[in-house]
Amino acid sequence: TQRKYRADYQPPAYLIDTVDLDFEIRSDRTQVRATYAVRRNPDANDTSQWRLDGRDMQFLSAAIDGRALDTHEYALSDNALVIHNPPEIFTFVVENTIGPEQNLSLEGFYRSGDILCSQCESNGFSRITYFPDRPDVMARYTTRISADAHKFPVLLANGNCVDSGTLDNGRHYAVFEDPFAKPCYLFAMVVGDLGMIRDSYTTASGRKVDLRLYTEHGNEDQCHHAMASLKQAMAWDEDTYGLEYDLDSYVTVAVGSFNMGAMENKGLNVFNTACIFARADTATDSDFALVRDVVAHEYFHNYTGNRVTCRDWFQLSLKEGLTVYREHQFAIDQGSPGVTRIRQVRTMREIQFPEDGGPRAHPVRPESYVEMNNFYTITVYEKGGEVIRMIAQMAGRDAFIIAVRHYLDKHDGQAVTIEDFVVAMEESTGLDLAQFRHWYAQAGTPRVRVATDFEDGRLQLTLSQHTPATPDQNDKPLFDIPVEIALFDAEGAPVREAEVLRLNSAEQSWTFDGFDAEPTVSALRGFTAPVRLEYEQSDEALARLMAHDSDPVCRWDAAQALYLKTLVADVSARREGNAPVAAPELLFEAIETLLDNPPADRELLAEMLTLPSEAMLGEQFDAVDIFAIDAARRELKEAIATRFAKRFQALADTHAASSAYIFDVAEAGRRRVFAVALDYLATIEAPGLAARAAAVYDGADNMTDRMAALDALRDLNAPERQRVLDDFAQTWADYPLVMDKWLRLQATTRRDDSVERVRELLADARFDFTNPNRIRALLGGFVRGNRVGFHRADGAGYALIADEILRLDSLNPQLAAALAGMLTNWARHVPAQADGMRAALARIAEAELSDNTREIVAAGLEQ
Ligand code: B3K
Ligand code: ZN
Repeated sequence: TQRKYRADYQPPAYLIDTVDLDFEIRSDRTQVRATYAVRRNPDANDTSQWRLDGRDMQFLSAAIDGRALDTHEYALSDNALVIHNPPEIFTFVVENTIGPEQNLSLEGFYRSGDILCSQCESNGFSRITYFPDRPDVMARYTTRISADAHKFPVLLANGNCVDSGTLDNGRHYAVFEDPFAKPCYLFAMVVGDLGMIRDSYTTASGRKVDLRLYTEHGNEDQCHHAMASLKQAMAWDEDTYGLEYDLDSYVTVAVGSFNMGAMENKGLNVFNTACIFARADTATDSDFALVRDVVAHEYFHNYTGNRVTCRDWFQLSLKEGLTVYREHQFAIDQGSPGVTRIRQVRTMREIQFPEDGGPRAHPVRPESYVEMNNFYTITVYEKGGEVIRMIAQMAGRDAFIIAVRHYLDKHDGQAVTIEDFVVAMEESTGLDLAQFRHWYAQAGTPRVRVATDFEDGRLQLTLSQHTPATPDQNDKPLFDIPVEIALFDAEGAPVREAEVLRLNSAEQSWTFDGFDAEPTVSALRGFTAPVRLEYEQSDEALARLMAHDSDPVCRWDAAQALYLKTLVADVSARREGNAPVAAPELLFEAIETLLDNPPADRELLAEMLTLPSEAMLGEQFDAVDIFAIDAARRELKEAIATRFAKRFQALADTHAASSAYIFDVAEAGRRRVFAVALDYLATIEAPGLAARAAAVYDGADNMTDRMAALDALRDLNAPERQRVLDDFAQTWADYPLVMDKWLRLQATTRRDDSVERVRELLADARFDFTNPNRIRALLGGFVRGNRVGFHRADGAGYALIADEILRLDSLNPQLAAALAGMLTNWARHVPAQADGMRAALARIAEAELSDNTREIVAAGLEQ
């Protein structure tokens, strides 16, 4: 397939006002008859041809105004139906068949277990029928579905059900009308034998909305948290943005085979069960939070994405960045604000920064792509969300909300661009965002250097910026960067209110006056910009911030910086063949201070006691050596565990479960601290630890504590380990999502035989190669969560992943491409690891590949 460029955008030649779809679902094929009211687009440049996309389907016939077209009036190819010289206004009817039962790509209309469901974003609709598969063609849809009433008792499509009834031969039908014009990527239909839970929500203006959540029978009791989350999200969007739901029903269907988390189809969301199911005994606190946030995210799309959508896919962040930001704010309002933000920051640093510094770096608004599905990236989503956050911060929260309302009113029912959004922001807030626009156009993580000079009671603070080159973008312009700072004295008392400095030239200085002694600078508070901060602060200053900073993000960050300093020195020493570097006494003192005066927020305590991840540590080096990093991190962990063994025992005792499970900030914090304490104790195999963990496993009433016990046992040789793993597999054999935890645990063990164990599990009946959740747990878990195994010196880890990518590619190209992406950062590793990763990529490149995987592999090899 050809590369598409943002600059090549052309308006559609023809517009479609209404779409009438008729699906006759039969056991062999599904018959599709589509009727469109079409008219020439006055803004089009060339209307001599009308292109309808269509792939993997059987064309039957096409007619204009009731007259069947002759073969010379159209051209049919593998991926399109082109009509020559259409009239100005006409009714178009096209008939085709599709085979959902055989469709394993999880795109278009496909089968998940016994359910048939659709996934159209970004270009799945053209696997359902012939249609201009682009988001700027918006129409009102009517959908009629008929199917076997016994096999598929539930029939669903977007909008209101306006007719239904029985037919001959045990069949039945239903007709749905969606009153809102929408792009085809938001079309959805689902048929199946489904269980359901039901609730209702009355909007502020009194509309009673029927809420239904469908899933396979027997899983209904795992859906209540999702339903409660939906209601929370509906109320939040009313309270915060004044946005009310606009239809009489909101339907969600959870299916087991889904390529991503969920899909915001108008009025009919389709979800991965992993983002719906949550019951105390089957889901952890992080699962509960994930479900809450994804349910909210999809709901928020109803305005930011559905009512106002994207003109073309280069604008994806228009809806995703804004919706991620809204989701983040929602999450902050529900949970611990500090720790919720800390997790957002960690995602940026550990996943987005590496993407932005690697061969696949691209701007939040990409310039070109081969396969759009490869661009649902952490950059478009999370960095896009951070860009919105900066605008909100500059405008002030209230002004920002007013500006979003202005944008939604101005463009309601339209397909627009990121530029339209930025203009709306400027119009409403009065901000000048000219320079700020670089955030959308330029890839790469800016580095912001902080330098200070203290003299005669005056602090001079100098900020400078520099952004390294990224593929195809060598000379970086200067960014407009908000940097929040605050100043503290030696006792940790604030001596200057927090304030936002705006760095918009290469270097700028600010002076602060009237201090007796040099104040300590707390910089980039709350992570006000997605930049890498380069600031060499003394251990003492960091320890002070770690103990006193009023911003939880900076407090945590100071702890991370202290750990990182120690770890980086140690890794470097090991790399140079020198003796390991021990942690400075000051680090232990800082931890002791933390343990003596823990923050009230237990989750914050847990985060502050957690060492920077291997990914974070890798980010500190030009050439990553997995083994040196692993050794340094493990030894620091052992040193801390040894020094504070008694304290961790005590923490585990005081934070053990004492009441029935409830998902709230206090209890989740309690469980986090318990897990961290157990983990430290496991690191040194503290006496009695294995027995204690096994007892927790046996006695817990919830999955969070049970997983804490399993994690603690994961790498041990104790007999308890196998006993609980076997028990787990037996207890949860009928819960595939829970079994994913079992798969992931074994994939992430640092025991020597993890590669062999993963190969065994690939062949295990409890594993299913056609299900993305299983693959993400076992293979994703292995690559991301088991760096030592993946990078094993004999190359067995790379070989394993290359084999599986090749096997998966013809089945599920989207997922295969995502896995291949994990090999592309090879150039950041030391030669031994880089060569192995590159060789694995090269081997994949020799095969015949999908466009998806080809695009990723090519980028990986080109650097
Ligand atoms: N919009 C969907 C993602 C679609 C991915 C297509 N490959 C979910 C979301 O972002 O809310
Ligand atoms: Zn989204």
